[in-house]
Amino acid sequence: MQHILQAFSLESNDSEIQKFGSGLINDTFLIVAANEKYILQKINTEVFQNPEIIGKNLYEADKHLKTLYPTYLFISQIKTSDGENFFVENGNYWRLTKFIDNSYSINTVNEPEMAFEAARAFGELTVKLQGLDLTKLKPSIPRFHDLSLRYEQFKLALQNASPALKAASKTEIDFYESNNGYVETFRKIQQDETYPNRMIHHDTKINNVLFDKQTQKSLCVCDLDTLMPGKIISDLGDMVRTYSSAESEESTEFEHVKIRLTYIEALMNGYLGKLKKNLTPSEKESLIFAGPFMIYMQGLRFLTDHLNGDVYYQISYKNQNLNRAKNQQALLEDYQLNQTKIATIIAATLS
Ligand code: A2G
Repeated sequence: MQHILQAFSLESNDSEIQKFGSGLINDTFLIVAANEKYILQKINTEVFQNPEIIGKNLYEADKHLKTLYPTYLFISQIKTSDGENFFVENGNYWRLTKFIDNSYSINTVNEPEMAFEAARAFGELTVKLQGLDLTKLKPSIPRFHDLSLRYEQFKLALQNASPALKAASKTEIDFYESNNGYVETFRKIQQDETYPNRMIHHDTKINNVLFDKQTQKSLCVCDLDTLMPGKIISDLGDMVRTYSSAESEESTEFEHVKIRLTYIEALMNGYLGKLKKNLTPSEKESLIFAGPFMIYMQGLRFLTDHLNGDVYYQISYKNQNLNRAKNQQALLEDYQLNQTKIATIIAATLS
């Protein structure tokens, strides 16, 4: 890998390289060179078919933030010695960023305060990126959070799956089909001209936030490949999905997969505390839909991948994607039971 580091003008004789993090999409390495730490990533080009779009979106976001908020911590791309965002070799795209000193990340949210902190960080990013000309940007994954597309992909997977596979996941297939009213609600939002696009992270899980080792406050957000125009229900919904659940999406203890209202309250306070002044009436109205939108879509994506033979999400055992779909089903069912209480929390946060 030394020649890759050299392409970024990094001193190579004393560098150390090790695998880093728990991401499922890109390959990530921690580099120590000349007493500085860096993160080197090989972009997954099956998922990100046009990495140049990521480079351009991050460049525009960085430029906007540096101009308006020079002290805001945003993880910039380090250019190659040729002035490019990536070092490209044999179709592989390599990207380098600084490692943020004194930071740490967590994989599960065990204190409401962490949910508040993380949600605050994502809200702040979107607020600060307001005013950026979105027409300059393109989606790094087209129709990434388009629930209509995800539902079509599910239907196609159903058509192509073997009868045995379908029979073994009948309960889950029935659940996701009978809850497809969410697709219609999404379509209405998509067609609503008063509902704006904003710069949205699109992957707000907890390990995409870096916390300060001393203060335990959020320092910045990372994993910015899907930072692109979208709807706030994506970011808020993924926080509801992953911070409020008492179990991770990998858990098979489905009876413990429950919504924790104190975490919902904390994350709403963190996110809406930053954004509520900027929201349109249509966005405010959609806040209750954010959680189910993302839980339903994620469950559908897991089930689709199971029916397709596990081609997208990495698995370590058979039926893992089916279990993930069951986990999301349990969470969605519990959200539905708690919907009135959650609506009360949202109303209180907005007031
Ligand atoms: O797994 C990945 O990070 C996905 N990212 C994200 O959308 C979500 O499905 C997550 C579930 O753990 C991409 O598909 C790029």
